[in-house]
Amino acid sequence: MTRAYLGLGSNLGDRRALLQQAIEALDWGDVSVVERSRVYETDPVGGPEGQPAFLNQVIGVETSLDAHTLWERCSAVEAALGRSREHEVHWGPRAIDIDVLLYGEETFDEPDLTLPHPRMHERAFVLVPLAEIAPGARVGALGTVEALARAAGNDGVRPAS
Ligand code: GSY
Repeated sequence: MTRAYLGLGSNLGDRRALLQQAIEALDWGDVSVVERSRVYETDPVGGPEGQPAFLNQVIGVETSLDAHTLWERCSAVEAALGRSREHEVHWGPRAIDIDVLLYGEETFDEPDLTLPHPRMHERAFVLVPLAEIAPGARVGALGTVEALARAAGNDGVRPAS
């Protein structure tokens, strides 16, 4: 079994319900959701000017799936919850986004999947919730989640009411 961490984000529709539905849809068979951070409301990073704020949350899962199969499971849940990659603006609004952030301590760089997630170390909307549940996890050679979260700060990231 491997402990993996997944980042969830939504800035379209009923954002909180979409996060909850994503967690429920991920939690079966070879994937067990064992940890979840609080939900944060976060200012959008990148994408078109004026897009709505995101809700972000990070979950920890225990899984016997390999990293690629876990990523495919995440993509299938995104599609089931109405995300259409073909019709969305690059870095624009989306009903649900599910990223594989960490898969144990695996590191690799392949066309469809890079681990650790290549931008997570600079994203407070990932690091702040991840630090709540996995402060000691290592992000490749970049250091611990806790140290990276401290460096990123928490501007634009606040607990959702
Ligand atoms: O990478 C996930 C999608 N995304 C987000 C997000 O989840 N939260 C915030 N705050 N900004 C984002 N920009 C993108 S793209």
